[in-house]
Amino acid sequence: MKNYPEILDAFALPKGERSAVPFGNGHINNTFLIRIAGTDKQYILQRINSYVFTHPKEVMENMQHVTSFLRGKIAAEGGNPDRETITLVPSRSGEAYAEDSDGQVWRVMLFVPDTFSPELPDDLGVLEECGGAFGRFARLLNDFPAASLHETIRAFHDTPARLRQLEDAVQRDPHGRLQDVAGEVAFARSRALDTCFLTDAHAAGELPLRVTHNDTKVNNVLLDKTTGKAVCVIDLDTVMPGLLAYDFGDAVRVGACSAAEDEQDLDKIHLVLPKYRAFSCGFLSELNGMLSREELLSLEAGARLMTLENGLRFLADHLNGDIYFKIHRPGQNLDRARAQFALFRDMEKHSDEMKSILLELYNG
Ligand code: ADP
Ligand code: GN1
Ligand code: MG
Repeated sequence: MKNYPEILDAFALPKGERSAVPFGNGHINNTFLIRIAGTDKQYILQRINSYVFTHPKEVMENMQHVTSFLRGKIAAEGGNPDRETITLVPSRSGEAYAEDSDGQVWRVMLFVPDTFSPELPDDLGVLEECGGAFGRFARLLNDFPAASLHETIRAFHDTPARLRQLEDAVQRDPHGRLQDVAGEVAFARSRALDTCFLTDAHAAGELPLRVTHNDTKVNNVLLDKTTGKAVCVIDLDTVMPGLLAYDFGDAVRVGACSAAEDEQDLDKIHLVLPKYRAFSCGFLSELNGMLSREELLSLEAGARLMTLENGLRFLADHLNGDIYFKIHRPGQNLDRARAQFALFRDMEKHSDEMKSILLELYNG
């Protein structure tokens, strides 16, 4: 019996016996590491989550467009495009993806060898490298034609809309879980005004729309196992027009937290300011001269809002029966929501310090 998904036959891969093992800790796609006997080549095979991405072919068009643009930029800076961005392996018919008999869309990428993706880094050097990787990503895409991108998930970082989605889940309460989360719902409602900060500032013309990654968990950066230097930004499904504050904020939410995203002991959860500083230092070092004072300071709001927003999303998914984020144990999305709200509360206390660090580190 074959030990790999049939779909691999659809891709232009070297001959040889194949093996596939589940890989990584992503919450969304199904990821496998592929080995081919007799070669040292390794690949990543992914099935795009069709519940989350309702137009997977548009996701692939974006990915093809963005990675070919990045390849040009990386080569122009003297880098190695096969290592510093995602390289798609085409299907036998020359497409960027292949479809299985159930209509599910799959893709194959070169595995970037000798790297690791950090989950909860303690090393400040790792945080600075992750900041540098996402800052560089924003800089390299500064002149990318944003209008050519599909919006792969509508209103992805529209935090007020995320609160409305939570309200919808509360109204429907399809699994009868509302009774256990009254405190969390009340907390979410108490921060309704905060959710509007970035959307209002953008509507008022204070913050430019850029091409952003929008899913900047630090495990979406690959670092070199030997040198510890950032190599590649991965997980490009949500690259779309957005605010820089989204990318900075979502990375800080995970990278500068004292505990895991689903930590159950809320006393263990706080913002680690040295981690925040290290990430900011790497991020801003790539963006010298590019940011207005408003955009620079919006990064602090991004950290708070992305944390709040993920709390709203996890709580809504808990109420909806865990249909969006993969869970590994019952109640995990509720734990994730509680942890995000605890981190958000701590960020509220440190808001002024977070802004001061940005002002101190930025070379305008
Ligand atoms: P998800 O959307 O589910 O988070 P990712 O694209 O982030 O999926 O992939 C999951 C994990 O697989 C990553 O965190 C990383 O560890 C690993 N990975 C993905 N692509 C590559 C690659 N090209 N080379 C090496 N590792 C990869
Ligand atoms: C998902 O794909 P992954 O695991 O990197 C999610 C992010 C959330 C994150 C929370 C497309 O990211 O938006 O912030 O989980 N991605 C999508 O851990 O919804
Ligand atoms: Mg990921």
